[in-house]
Amino acid sequence: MRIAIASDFHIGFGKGTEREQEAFEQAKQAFELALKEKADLLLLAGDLFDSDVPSQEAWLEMFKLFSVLRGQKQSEICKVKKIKNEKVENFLFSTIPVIAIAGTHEFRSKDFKNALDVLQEAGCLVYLHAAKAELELSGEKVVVQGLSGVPEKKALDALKMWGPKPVQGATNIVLLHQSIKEFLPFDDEMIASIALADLPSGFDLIVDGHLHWSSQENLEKKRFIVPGSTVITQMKKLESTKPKGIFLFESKENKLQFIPLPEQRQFLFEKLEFREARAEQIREAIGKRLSGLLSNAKGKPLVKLKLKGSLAKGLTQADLDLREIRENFRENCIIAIDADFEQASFKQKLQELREAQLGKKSIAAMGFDLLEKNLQETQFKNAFDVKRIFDLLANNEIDKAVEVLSESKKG
Ligand SMILES: [Mn+2]
Repeated sequence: MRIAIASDFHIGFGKGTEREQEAFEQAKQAFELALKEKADLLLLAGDLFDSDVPSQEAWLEMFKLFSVLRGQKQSEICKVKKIKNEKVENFLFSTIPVIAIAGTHEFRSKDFKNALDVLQEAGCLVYLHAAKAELELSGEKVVVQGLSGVPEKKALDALKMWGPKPVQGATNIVLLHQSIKEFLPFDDEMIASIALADLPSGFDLIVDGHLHWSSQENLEKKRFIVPGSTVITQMKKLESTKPKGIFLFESKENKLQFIPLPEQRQFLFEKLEFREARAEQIREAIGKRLSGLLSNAKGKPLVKLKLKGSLAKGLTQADLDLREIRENFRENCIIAIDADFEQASFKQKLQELREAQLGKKSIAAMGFDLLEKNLQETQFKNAFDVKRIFDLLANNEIDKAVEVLSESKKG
């Protein structure tokens, strides 16, 4: 059997932005690829929608997506048997059968119906949550067991409690939608309770949605794949190094391949490091780097810039005005800037004060030092006699100080 596997379409993502067509367009390519590859079965590993209660517009896109599959009628009606808690339901497909789990984005508490309940009722797919689906095509039996996305903290317990077992004489596949400990970078705040070693054994393939970058692990007796999302939503660094696409699993040959989407928005990720940088230096560096990146870019790429390091004294992240940069590059890329500068800590400031005290400076002298330091970082520079102004201010001669300042400004 030829089994196409995709995940995380996030239909409805980017509504109201220039990227609002992207989730749909790229998911459509995933469906078209499944048809082109003559897949007998399509598996979806969650987050079909971006929101737990999708808008009418998102629903319309979802149904348009499923209508792509109607372009290829199957030679025989395919029956999928769903088994949950010993309850059996039969679903008939005249198109490629689709079996799916819900993701974290569709998660709703048990008092509510989720989007996949609706899609199942509409005849689009068979929805699994701690359930299994069986189908037979040309004498080959496939059993898909799925656990929809659950809150990460409960995931390991849920997986153990569910405890799927492979069925003899069939191709056995598990669908999950969770974080996996080994796949999280150390700086990710997402928690994960499941490690690769916790995954059930004896399956031909374990498919996990949720993680948005595609990957493939061949563990002993466990073949684990992450299809990744078909659209970039999180702009993680790993997503810039791997294309979006679908997996095709040929069960008889036990052959697995990743097929990239033919058209996808390019994503560039860059990190810029600064040391006590002034605002102009930062703006100049960003401008230069963007020009370089965009000289080889195709179409209108997505660019994420991560700014790290430290700012010049007196400059805070909030003062860093990047509007002009954004404006200048608006036509050529979709830019996201993530500034993450070390802030001079309270402790460090306290240390500076303590040092000043040790030097037995008077409060006035310390004040003067501070003023002079801060002025060096402004455009005032040597525009006026700092000592004179300081003394005037220290003696409450504010009017006089203003007068001197406006005179020096004229000069
Ligand atoms: Mn997702």
